[in-house]
Amino acid sequence: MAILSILKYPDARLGTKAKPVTEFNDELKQLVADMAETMYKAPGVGLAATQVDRHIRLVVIDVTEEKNDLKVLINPEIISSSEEKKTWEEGCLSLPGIYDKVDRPSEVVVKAVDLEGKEFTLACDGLLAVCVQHEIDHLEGHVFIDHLSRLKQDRICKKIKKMRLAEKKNQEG
Ligand code: K1U
Ligand code: ZN
Repeated sequence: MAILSILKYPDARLGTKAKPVTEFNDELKQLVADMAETMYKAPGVGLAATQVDRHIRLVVIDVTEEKNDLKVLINPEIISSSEEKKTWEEGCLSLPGIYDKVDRPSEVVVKAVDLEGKEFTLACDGLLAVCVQHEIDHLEGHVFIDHLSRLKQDRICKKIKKMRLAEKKNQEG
């Protein structure tokens, strides 16, 4: 297994729309294992293939504290969403240090296939519902700050530029 490098916003590759998975082979199994290891190590509760520069419709999620319920969603599609919305403070491994509140449907049902290509549905609420929607956004080439006002996005971009500059200065010593 391997720890993969995670693309950081504003990397243009995060804006790529992912293509459906068509081959269910050992290479796909290896990518899932590497993505899971990368997510657990980060640490995070989800990771989309887009974030590791693989533009296929694959996400891994584990919202348990024990880190013992890995969900692998291939070609995921939200087939129903609740009218009711919930506000959640989101973070993103591609935007380290940035957190903000996003409104999303509080419950969703997602259809996906597993590593064998077998279809399943998953009813999601709480953090799982937030995470599924956040990860599917990545597959569409979106990040969570796209849901925020232009003013908030501008402030976040300025903050990221400052953080990167400080990192660069630190590295230079
Ligand atoms: O897609 C990602 O970048 C992963 C992201 C998923 C997510 C978290 C919270 C709300 C929506 C989506 C993360 O995992 S960020 C890290 C994080 O929130 C976390 C890390 C460890 C334990 C619990 C949460
Ligand atoms: Zn993210």
